[in-house]
Amino acid sequence: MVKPSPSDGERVWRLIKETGSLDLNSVYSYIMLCDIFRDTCVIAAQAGEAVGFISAYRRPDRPQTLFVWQVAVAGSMQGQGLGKRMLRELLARRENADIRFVEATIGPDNTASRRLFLGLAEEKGCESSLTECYPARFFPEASAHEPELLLSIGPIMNNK
Ligand code: 9YT
Repeated sequence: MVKPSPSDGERVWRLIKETGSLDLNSVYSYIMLCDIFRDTCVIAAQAGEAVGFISAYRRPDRPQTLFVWQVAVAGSMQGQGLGKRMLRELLARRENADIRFVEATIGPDNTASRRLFLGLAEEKGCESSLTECYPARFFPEASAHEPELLLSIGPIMNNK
């Protein structure tokens, strides 16, 4: 489990495509995440393939808030706590020690992600909230996109 490099962008894109449940962005966007945002992203690889990836960035308007964009775990690795381990790894980095809040948007039926973030809140002994964020009408009708709910946890006080 390491910080990604720009050359990981393509394998990350393949992982996201295979999960089938996440919004697939351009390869270019994953290359940039793996480059410019590498301090707040993490990749888990096996036999040269990405089996886990978290993309995240500090919110420009609130730099102590880590906005987690996508959590991806390969089918073969599901149910083994990889998502939680990747989140812990991000927060444990020295350069991320000042992060106090973690946010993510999730679909209403994404129980795995919900469990992941609520588990983290419990582990850190902090509050969590779930509020409406991006309604389905924000997305093109043809994409039949679910609404995105904002899950927020914090303040995290023991992030050392
Ligand atoms: C936490 C997470 O994976 N959220 C997904 C947001 C959105 N639906 C996407 O980028 O896939």
